[in-house]
Amino acid sequence: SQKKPLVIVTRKLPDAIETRMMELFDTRLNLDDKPMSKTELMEAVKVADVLVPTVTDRIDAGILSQANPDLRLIASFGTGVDHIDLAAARQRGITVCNTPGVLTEDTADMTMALMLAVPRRLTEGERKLREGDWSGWSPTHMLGHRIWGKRLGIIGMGRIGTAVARRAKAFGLSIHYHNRRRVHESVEQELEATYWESLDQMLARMDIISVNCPHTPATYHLLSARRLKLMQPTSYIVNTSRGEVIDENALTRMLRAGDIAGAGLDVFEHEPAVNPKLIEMDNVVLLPHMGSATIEGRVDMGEKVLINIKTFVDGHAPPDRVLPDL
Ligand code: 8YV
Repeated sequence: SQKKPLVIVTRKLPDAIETRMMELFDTRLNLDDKPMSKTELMEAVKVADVLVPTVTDRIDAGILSQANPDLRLIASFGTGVDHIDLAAARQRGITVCNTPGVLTEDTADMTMALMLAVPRRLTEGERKLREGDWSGWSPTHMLGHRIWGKRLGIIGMGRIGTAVARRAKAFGLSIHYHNRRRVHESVEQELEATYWESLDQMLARMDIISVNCPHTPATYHLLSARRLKLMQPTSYIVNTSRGEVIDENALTRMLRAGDIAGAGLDVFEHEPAVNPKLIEMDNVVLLPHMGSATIEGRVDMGEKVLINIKTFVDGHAPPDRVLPDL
């Protein structure tokens, strides 16, 4: 029988996934779950036939230039592929896969959690209570803003954006969106969604903005200082996609100046570093990239990775192929 392909996994995955991976392939696991250093990554691509990286591994052109010719597949554990230099992978003819779909609902739930938490001052209130700073109910204590009846502008109406829209509609928000193209008429009708071709115009008219687009060269700092200034001072922003889509320094300055009312951020431009000025603020809710962090979701993601590798190794096009493009 053929030699089993060497699969190198960069981070600790759910036990059930690791067990199955070991059964199917010649697998090298990362048991201590520290992110691999650049040197370790280079050593990995020098010998691997298949690499299973995560968002914390920067697979840039430099790393890929060290890859052995047998590295044919990068089966990423996660949906976003911005940590992989796709142009360099394309040039080397490497197939790239991700794990879309299985983390859509969990990420949409976390987006709603932030959308509720910021205007209703949820974590701020909880912090006060824990600190003993609560002398009892009062009609004017801890007032936030209601979200029902408000306008939500979704940037990026893909799987996650649409799942956010469904939830938000049920919470009584009106749905607006900006996307490269309009979504299907039936989806617009179901959501009673308004399409904005101009992101600038949408930003100026929304009460809450939710960022749900991927980070690509085209969306880097999509929310630039100029665009953030278009937002109302009473408006909120939520980001569960990628920190790089927002100019974080500009956002921080605007939050401090009161030019934006608050922000719910699950992702940051220089993760895991977070601007210390954000940490001082009460009108922001900050989460450590937990959008898809459910036990069930991680197993689903792992199963997708297994299927992608198995299909590829058996000589077929894997289902969640990002490269080669169709
Ligand atoms: C994952 C994510 O946890 O899938 C993504 O794009 O950002 C996260 O939900 C991460 O990518 C795992 O690699």
